[in-house]
Amino acid sequence: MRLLTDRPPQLETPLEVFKQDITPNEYFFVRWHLSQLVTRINIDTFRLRVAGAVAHPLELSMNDLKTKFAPDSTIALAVCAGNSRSTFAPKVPGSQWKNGAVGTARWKGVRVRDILAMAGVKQGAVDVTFRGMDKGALPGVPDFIKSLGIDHAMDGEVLIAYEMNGEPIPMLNGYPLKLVVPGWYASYWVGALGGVEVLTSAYKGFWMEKAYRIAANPGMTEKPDSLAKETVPLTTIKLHSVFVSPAPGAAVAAGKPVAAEGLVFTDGTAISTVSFSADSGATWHPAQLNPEISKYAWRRWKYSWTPPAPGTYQLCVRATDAKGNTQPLQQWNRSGYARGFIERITVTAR
Ligand SMILES: Nc1nc2c(c(=O)[nH]1)N[C@H]1C(S)=C(S)[C@@H](COP(=O)(O)O)O[C@H]1N2
Ligand SMILES: [Mo]
Repeated sequence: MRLLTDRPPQLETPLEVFKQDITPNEYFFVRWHLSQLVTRINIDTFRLRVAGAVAHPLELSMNDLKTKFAPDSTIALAVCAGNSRSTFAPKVPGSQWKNGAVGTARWKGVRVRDILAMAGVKQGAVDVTFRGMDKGALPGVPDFIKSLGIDHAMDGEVLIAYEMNGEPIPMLNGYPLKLVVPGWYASYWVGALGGVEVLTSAYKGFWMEKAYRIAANPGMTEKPDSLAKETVPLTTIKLHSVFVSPAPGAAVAAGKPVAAEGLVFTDGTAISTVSFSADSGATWHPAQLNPEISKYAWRRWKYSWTPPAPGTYQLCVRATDAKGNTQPLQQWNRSGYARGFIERITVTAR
C-alpha cells in the first residue's frame, strides 16, 4: 500500500491489485478524516442506535443485526471522491491520490429499509443521518456524519454491512459496521457506524454543508479564476476509466503485443463502450469489456496493442455509458473531486 498520511490513516492500493474483480481486504484503500479512530471495541456491548423521527428507537446488537433481519449482499465498488486528485491541473489541495483510492468488495449486511421499517419511520421524515464513532483530535471538530434523503435510504439498496468479502469489516475499513451506498461516492460509506437518525428537516451538518460539495452545473466544473458561486453535495460516481497496465511511464517492446488493461467505474449505469487510443486520442479502437459481475462493480477492459516502432506513445482510454455520457477532455474543480476526464499515460517502446 502507498501510505499518504498516518494520522489519520490514508492508504492507497497499488495498481497491480486491480487485475482482479474483487479487491482483497488487506489491499483495500483506507481513508479516514478524523484522527481518533475506533481501534478497540467490545462487540458484545456495542449497539447501533436508531433514533429521531421513529416510533420505536432501537439499540441493535451485532447479534440482533445478524439474526433479526434477512441478510442481503451486493458487490459494489467504493471510490473516494478525491480518487485521482493528483492528476488535476492546476493542482488542488487535499490528499494527492493517484488512481488507487478505489476498491470492489462483496458487502453483506442488513438493508437500511428493513431497520427503519422495524423502527417505524414517522410522518414527515426528510433525511436520515449516519454517524461514525471516530472523533476529532480536539473538541469542536464535527463528528463524521453524512445524510441521505429518506427515499434513498429506504430504496432497499443501501446496506449496513457487517461483512466485507466474507470477513468482518477490517478495523481500518470501518469495523464493526459500514454503510454501503451503491453508486455513490465513498464519502457516504460511513464506517465505524454508531448511529442512525431520522430527521424531519434537511440535515445541515459540516460534512454535507461545507465539505464534499461540487459546482452546481451538469459537468460539475469550474475555473480557478472563476469559482462556481453555487455548490451542491457531491453524490453519484462519475464515469471514469483508468489504466492498470501498462503502468504510467512503463517501457514496452516495439513490435510485440502489449496487453493493456484497466477499469471503468460508473454509478450503476451500464457501460456501452470503452475505447483505447495510442496516439493521444487522434484515433480510437474498441477495447474488450469483461462481463459485468454486478451492476455496481467496476468493469474490467482489455486491449492488445502492438507499438509499431520505437518511440514515446501517449495512451488514452475513454468510456461511454448507456445514457450516452462520455468522458470529457477536461474538467477541474477546486477540491479535485469526481475525476472523469480522459486518462492519458505515456509509455516508451524500445
Ligand atoms: N466514520 C467515518 N466513515 C468514513 C470516513 C471517515 O472519515 N469516518 N471517511 C469516508 C471516506 S471520505 C471514504 S473515501 C471512505 C473510505 O473507506 P475505506 O477506508 O474503507 O476505504 O470512508 C468514508 N467513511
Ligand atoms: Mo473519500
